[in-house]
Amino acid sequence: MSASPRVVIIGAGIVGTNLADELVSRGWSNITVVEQGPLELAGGSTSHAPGLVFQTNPSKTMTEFASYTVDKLLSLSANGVSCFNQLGGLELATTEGRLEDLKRKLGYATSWGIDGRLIDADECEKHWPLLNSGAFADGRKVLGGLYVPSDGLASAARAVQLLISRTRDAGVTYLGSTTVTGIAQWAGKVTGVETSSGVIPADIVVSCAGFWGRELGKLVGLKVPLLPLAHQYVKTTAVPELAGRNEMPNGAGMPILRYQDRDLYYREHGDCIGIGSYAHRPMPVDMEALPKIGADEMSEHRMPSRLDFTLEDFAQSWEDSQDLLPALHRAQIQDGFNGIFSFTPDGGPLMGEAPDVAGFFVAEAVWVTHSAGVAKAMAELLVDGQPRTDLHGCELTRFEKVQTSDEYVSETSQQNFVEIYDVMHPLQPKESPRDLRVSPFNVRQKELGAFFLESAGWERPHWFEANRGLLEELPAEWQAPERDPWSALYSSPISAAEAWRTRTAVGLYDMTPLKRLSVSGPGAQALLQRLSTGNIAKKPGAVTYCLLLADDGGIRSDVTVARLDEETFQLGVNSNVDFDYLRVEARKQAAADPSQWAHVTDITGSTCCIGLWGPLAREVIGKVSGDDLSNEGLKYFRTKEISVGGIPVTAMRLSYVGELGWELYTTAEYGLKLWDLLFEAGQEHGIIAAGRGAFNSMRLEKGYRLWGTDMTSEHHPYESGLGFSIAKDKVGFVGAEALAARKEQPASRALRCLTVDDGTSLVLGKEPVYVNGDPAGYVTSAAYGYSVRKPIAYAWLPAGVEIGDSVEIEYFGKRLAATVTAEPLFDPGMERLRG
Ligand code: FAD
Ligand code: THG
Repeated sequence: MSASPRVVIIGAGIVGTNLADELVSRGWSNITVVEQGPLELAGGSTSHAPGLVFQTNPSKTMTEFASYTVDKLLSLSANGVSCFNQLGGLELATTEGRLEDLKRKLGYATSWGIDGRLIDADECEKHWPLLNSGAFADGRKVLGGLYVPSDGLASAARAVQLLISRTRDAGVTYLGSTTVTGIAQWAGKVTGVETSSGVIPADIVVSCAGFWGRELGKLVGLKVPLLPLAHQYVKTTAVPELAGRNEMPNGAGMPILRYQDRDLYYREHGDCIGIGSYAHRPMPVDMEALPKIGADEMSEHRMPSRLDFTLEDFAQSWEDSQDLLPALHRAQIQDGFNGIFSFTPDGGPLMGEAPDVAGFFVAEAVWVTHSAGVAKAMAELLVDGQPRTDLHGCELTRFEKVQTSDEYVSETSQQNFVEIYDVMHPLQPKESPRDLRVSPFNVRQKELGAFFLESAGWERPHWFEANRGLLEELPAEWQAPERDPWSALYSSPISAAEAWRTRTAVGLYDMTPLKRLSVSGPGAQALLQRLSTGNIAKKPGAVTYCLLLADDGGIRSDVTVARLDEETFQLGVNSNVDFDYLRVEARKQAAADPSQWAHVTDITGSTCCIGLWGPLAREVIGKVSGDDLSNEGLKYFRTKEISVGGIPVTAMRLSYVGELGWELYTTAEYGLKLWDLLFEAGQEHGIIAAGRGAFNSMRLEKGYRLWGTDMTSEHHPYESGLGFSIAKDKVGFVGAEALAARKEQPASRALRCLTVDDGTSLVLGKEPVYVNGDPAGYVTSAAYGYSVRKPIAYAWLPAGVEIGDSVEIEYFGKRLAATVTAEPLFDPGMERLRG
């Protein structure tokens, strides 16, 4: 038997115990779980979680984690009773806005394979006879609901006990009442775990410490961006109407219930009702002030994750609950507490390895709902080196450094608590902090009336009010159809004018937020050659579009690699995950062969970038640069150093919007001057500043994929339409073997370009696509194509669906006829780019 690595899991909550189980089921032994509390009831969030599992989520990954958790808990049983009570889930609407939101939510459910349906108020009442059938105090009433039969209640604490017992039988060691106090390391690698009762040697440590995660991270100098927040939960006294309905004291028969218009949720506990509230002020928890409760003093009512109830914070929720469930007028609050769990800056969990401490992994900020799914993905990561599920919204390293600061984590996580049940538009930006990261052009953009949205802390203009006047000149054929009210949010008709000007004259685009890395040193070429699908060992001046793959051939990222000189490359990447990946791989390479070192530096903030694009781009730059920027002087996908009005600029000839022109890079201090020079020079050619609205439309017309949205690590290059980015005859790069095998197999699905037949209806992304009347795929990106005069939607569809076939996209419960179309829709001959 080959020895599996020695694993120590910190925390015996629902995440830690599920992870032990997933590792055991993959054949690993040598696992120790260390828990500070008593194993029978450890005292973390799991010990008091009421266990509601609503699976549907805008994120495909989170929905899949939830449905895996449901299946697993259903199969986990003792004495004929499983750990999941599949009662169904009911989300209510008492406002028109919420009712519309439920339609979108049903769309997510369908896209991700969850069965659900919208029901009217009468049917809601059949499921929950206690619901107020009349009007509420303010005149609202139940308008309908989303019913998902496979949702229900997890018995989380019981599941933990069953998992402990079955993994113990399989050889896992559990150390209860044992606190982890330090992590032993040697040469940047974990070697063991220090505990209150000695050191446990380890090759791999996985912190599943829930809201203690930040404290555990500190032991290895890792910032774990989560915030412990208290959240109120109460149990009522017996409700007469429920008498005799449930045999068991914790039994339940009605679906789990959400009343999001008042930030509330409900379940039965026998003949009592449990009420959870997000309606109160955010209550960040000072970990220093947490009650220190000895393992022998702990009980169901006394544990570190349970703070005293603050009745005044619940007053409004109690009134709202009596309004919704009038029977509660005949009950009181029996027991309440402020329970602690974790929030993060974007609401996602934290999964993955610490970039600077090999072998230290984190699986935190995870709900009971997603616990088994998260554990499965973590086990895949540990055992196979690669999870099957796209983790880009879950990666520990997805945040920019500033986003892991205590201040940022505290502010954004509290905001997430407040917004948790709000109706959110997919483009809705953070309110605060804003103006955290601004490009050097920001003052000019503000003067031009930029409408900004936020991304990775950056302010990004979506359109410029200064261009509104162009709408008067906009030729009729460029005018876009009016949008429905939802898709009109965070969008402006001005984008049509900006696209028109870019395609017919020239536009300036702020590309500063695009993450840039410098990879330099004698080992730079070898590193990039090994990690990418492209042949980057070309002469200086070459730019290569290529992919970073995982071992299984899934797409980790798509990047541009510009060779500036023998030992210096500049990369355009997608997120901080890419930065940490390259940094870690460079370190490993240097450890194996010190002569092959390479430095990976994030140069995003110290530099800036303008995209100067459009048929007149050459005229504009010719006025301020003496360098040869003719086609011969700098060919498509080539780079060189030029001077623009005396400013040193790296020009790269490529364009995500598919027009002639360059990405122009300079260091931050020259940015404003560069913008002014180009803007001034462009006046006689009709130059405009243009925003993301136009940009996104043009990139879809051109068929350029957006990583994380159109394709992820779940997809392979060929089915994603990116086979061209694998260098011919190249071998030996990460993912090459898996790809070679892939190439032989026919793909079962493909990323397709759809156009909406009515020519006017827009969708936003993630909507289900029906083939022959059945759900068969989902939309990734969508936009109105101003130049092609059609709404465009990219979608994953079964491979059998062919160009010319008719499909339907469901939007707000309506089916829109769409046609699978050959791509790209715009300039397939590349005449604009190569001219
Ligand atoms: P925990 O259960 O907290 O486990 C972490 C463990 O690590 C703890 O047992 C702790 O003792 C141990 N530990 C920490 N530090 C150390 C150390 N230094 N040494 C040793 N051991 C250590 N989720 C849902 O999905 N549905 C719900 O309906 C729901 N309702 C909730 C209601 C309330 C009131 C609250 C507070 C949370 C609710 N949640 C719900 C969230 C859910 O409870 C948590 O997200 C989940 O239980 C977290 O599980 P975990 O295993 O990550 O953490
Ligand atoms: N600019 C730079 N780097 C980037 C992006 C960018 N890195 C991240 C992301 N965007 C990568 N995405 C793309 C997608 C398409 C192209 C460039 C970056 C592109 N594709 C050509 C095509 O498909 O026709 C490639 C042609 C070729 O390989 O020769 O231009 O926006 N710097």
